[in-house]
Amino acid sequence: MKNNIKVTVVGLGYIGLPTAAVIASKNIKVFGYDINEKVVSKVNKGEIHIIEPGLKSIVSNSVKKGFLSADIKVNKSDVYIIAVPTPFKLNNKPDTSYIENATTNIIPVLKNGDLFIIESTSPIGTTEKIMNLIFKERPDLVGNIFISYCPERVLPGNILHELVYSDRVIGGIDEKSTKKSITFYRNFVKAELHPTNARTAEMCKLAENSARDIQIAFANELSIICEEAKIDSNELIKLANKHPRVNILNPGCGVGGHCIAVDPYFIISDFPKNSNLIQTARKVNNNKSEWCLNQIIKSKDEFEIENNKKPKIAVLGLSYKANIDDLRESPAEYIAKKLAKIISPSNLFVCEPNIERHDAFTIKKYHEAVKICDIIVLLVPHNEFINIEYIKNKKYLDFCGILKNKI
Ligand code: SAJ
Repeated sequence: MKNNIKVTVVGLGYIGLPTAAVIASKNIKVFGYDINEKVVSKVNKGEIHIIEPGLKSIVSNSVKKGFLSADIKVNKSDVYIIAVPTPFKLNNKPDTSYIENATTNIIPVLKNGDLFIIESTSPIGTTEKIMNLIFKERPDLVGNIFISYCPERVLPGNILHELVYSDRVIGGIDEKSTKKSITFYRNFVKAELHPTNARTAEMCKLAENSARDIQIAFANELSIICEEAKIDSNELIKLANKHPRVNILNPGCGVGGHCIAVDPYFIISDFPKNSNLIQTARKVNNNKSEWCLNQIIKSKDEFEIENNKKPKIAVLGLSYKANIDDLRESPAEYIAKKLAKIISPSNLFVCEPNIERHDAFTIKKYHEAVKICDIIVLLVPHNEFINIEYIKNKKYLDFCGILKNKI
């Protein structure tokens, strides 16, 4: 496909904005389309509203060179990429209304030969549903446009690299849609593009993240058993992973983020009878956060009995994983908020090196907190915490394995 194509990316969030910027950096005209006027005006000034290494420069360069612009309405294009959220409703059913609304806004400007791609994580069958929505409104397009599901698999914190160098699954509603999509992605993806059908591509995204959730659940369950068995779980996992075909992941304080903690529910809500392992893994990972909280409270009570005074507690880490500032579905934030309900503010020191402010806590400096506090709780393995000073008479609760071999 020649580079004089025009691309519209719908949804300028964690996935949409980096995707729009990377495509625009290939000197392809990209229209960002978002319902949030603040986001649109920020992007048009070459600024960004999300933290992602390298994103600011690639956005401002593309805007400056005129290849990237944003709008609150749809611009006629040749390729449309849907990268909007698919949140969960209270009834625990995935909400695809953002995808449907975006599609409805695009239908009037669709023309023969256009390529329509859904990237948003979706329940199985969403692409077919959207295809029917398009063809119901525009029967003239039947057989004349290309529709695919092409999930992203970028790791927040490394998005710009993985967008280009991670293999992608390309799932067309028919073979020509798959082929057309592969040709398009070849404009900026240097890794392998794997052809399949839309349903398989939808399930592939959910399976990848559900598999990871199950692997993490095993590590979390093992860490709780090790606590009872008085075995260092980090040492155990390190040794078990010496086996050539064993790869046990790292225990944490629970599973957060907008993907691993959420995507399994897409499968569970559609296949409740046959997803016992996936459901159990979700329960184990959610329970790990409660278990960590109970361990902290137990240490607090023991300190009070032994010292006849309330301990000062340092909580290190609020983000959902190491070295980012994203608090979405963060188990660490969940634990800190629960602690704040039972510990007076003067005795709770919440430290998160990647954010300045928080609406529920005064963010404290971790190197001061570890000196002042009696109990040091490590929830997120940020690089800043790797070399914190280990002081003998303090109680360390390391839920993320960062003090390996130090205690
Ligand atoms: N976690 C552990 N132990 C581990 C690994 C992770 O407790 O050994 C926790 C993290 O602390 C975090 C959560 O799990 O709370 C998720 O972490 P993650 O490393 O899986 O990162 P995400 O959710 O940002 O990215 C995942 C990735 N999916 C897979 O690795 C299969 C990424 O490739 C996906 O693109 C992304 O979800 C997504 O957007 O779907």
